[in-house]
This record gives sequence, structure tokens and C-alpha cells, in this order.
Amino acid sequence: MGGRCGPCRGRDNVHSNESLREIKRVIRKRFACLAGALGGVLAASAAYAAQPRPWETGFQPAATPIMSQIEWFNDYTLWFIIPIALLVVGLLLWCMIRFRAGRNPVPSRTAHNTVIEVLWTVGPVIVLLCIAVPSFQLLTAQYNPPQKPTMTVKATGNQWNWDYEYETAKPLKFNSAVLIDEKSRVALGKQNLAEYPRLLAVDHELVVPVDTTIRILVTGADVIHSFSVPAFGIKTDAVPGRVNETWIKVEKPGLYYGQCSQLCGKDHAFMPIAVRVVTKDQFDTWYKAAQADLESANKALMAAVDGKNNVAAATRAGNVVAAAD
Ligand SMILES: [Cu+2]
Repeated sequence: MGGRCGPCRGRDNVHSNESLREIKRVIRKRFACLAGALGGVLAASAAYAAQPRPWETGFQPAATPIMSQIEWFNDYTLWFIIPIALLVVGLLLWCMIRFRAGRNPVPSRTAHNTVIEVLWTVGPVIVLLCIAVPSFQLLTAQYNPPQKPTMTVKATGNQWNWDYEYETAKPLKFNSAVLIDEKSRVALGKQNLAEYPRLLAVDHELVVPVDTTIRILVTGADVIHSFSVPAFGIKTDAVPGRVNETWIKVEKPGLYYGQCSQLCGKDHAFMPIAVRVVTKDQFDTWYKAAQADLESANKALMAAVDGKNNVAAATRAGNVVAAAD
């Protein structure tokens, strides 16, 4: 550009200013798109749903501190299990090849080796200690909520549905059963199979507030059932004549699904657990309304929390199979 005349240089400047503006415009547009997409993802994750997914081999995303601790413990234990499994398989293969009859016709008569015996005693003891300490910590945490629970809910297993009872000054009790036929789905506004999947959706969900320490009392009315919600990291047997206790503190609002996890009879597969976690204000409004009329309180709550976001989140999480059913 050094050898060009003044006007040409000027035109070049005009051109480069224009292309600079164009680049800036494109960047701004891209950033706007990115921000929009990010906003969409955030909005969707605010309305969150946890349920089993097709071909799932891992855990459902953790929704409580206990489940996060369980996930950590699972990963931590794998650091011991995998090397031990590899070592044992390696030793087996080595013995099979190195000491096979063809290569080793006269077997050794060695019966004792002090060093090896000390090693294979002390080694496992250390491994077990490393696993036992965090395991006991987790077990203790599962029985001892860090704060005093501010709410108590009792879940009673029946053949084949659940009763939920809120133990407050103004108690509330209702039954929660699987949604089987299309007619009741339509009546309750739960036709969306991504959000209300087959064999997991119920007529009346257990509704609890977010970020609240809740004590759950579990018992059975007829046979042994089990109250289990994977995303919360709880699985508590519902034994007739006995009250078991567990606790949750859910960190994200959303719809969480679990199932009875103790064979309890012919309809065992048809007694799901659905927990709707909402904000404290939404819970208070719902609780007041539910004492007068549960059905309309649930519908009002659904209108407040169910939106396109919730469905999108459920679909994004890979729960499309339910919709295809
Ligand atoms: Cu069962």
C-alpha cells in the first residue's frame, strides 16, 4: 500500500472501515444467538425433570446433596474396583499361561511365602479402610439431616398406590395412583408423554418446596413396599407396622419420578412415585388451595410451573422414547 496515491489509500480506508463494520455486525449477531441459546438452556434447566432414560447405565442427575455424595462415592469406589479387577484378571492370565502343564510339567511344591501373605492381608485391609470411612460418612449423612427438618410428609404404600400425608397443623392427605388410561390423562391435562411418561405419571403428585429439609416417614399398609426416588438418592422400605425415616432437600424445582422398589404383588410395576418440587411460594399457595380442592389446586400449580420449558427440558434429557410410545 506504501506506493499508492492518496485518494486510493483513502478508498481502501473506506473499504476496510466498511468491512470492519460488517465483521462487527456479524460478531454481534453471533453473540446474540449464543446468548439466546444459553438463556434458553438456563430457562429450561430451571424447569427440570428427572426420570429414567432409555439405555441408561449411570445415575439420574443428582437433585439432593445426598445423591451428589452417592455419586461421588460411586466414582471414588471405582478407583479401587477397576485396578483390583485388572490385577486379578492379569494374575489369572499370567498363571494360566506361565504355569500351564505344557510349559511347567513339574509343579512347584511351595506352600508359604511370608512376604506375599503379609501383602495380601495388609493390602485388602488398607483398601477396605479407604472404602469404609467415606461409606460410613455417607450412611451417617443419609440418616442425619444437617438441619432440623421443617416439614414432615408420611408416605404409605398400598397395593398398589401411595398415600401421602402432610404432618402439619392443617394436615393434608391424598392418594397417588398411576395414570393408566387416556381419559384420565386428558382430564388432568397430562397428555404430554415426555413430561408425564407412561407408567411413571400419577394422578396426584407429592408436592414439596425446594431447598427445604423434609423428613419423609415411610410405612406400608398391607405388604412391604419401598419408597425410592433415584434423583434424590433415597430408597426406604415401607414395612407394615413400622415407620422408617429418611430426608430430602431438593436443590432444583422440577418433576422427579421414582418407583416402588420392593416386589409387592401383581401390580408392583404400576405404583410409581412422582414428586413435584416447586418454589416455597408456589408450595404455600398450593397447600392452602389443596385443602379445599386438590384437583383444582394441582391444576393451578401445573399452570404455574408447567410450560414449554419443562417439556423441552424433559425432551432434551433424552426422554423421547416416552413420547414415541
Ligand atoms: Cu412394589
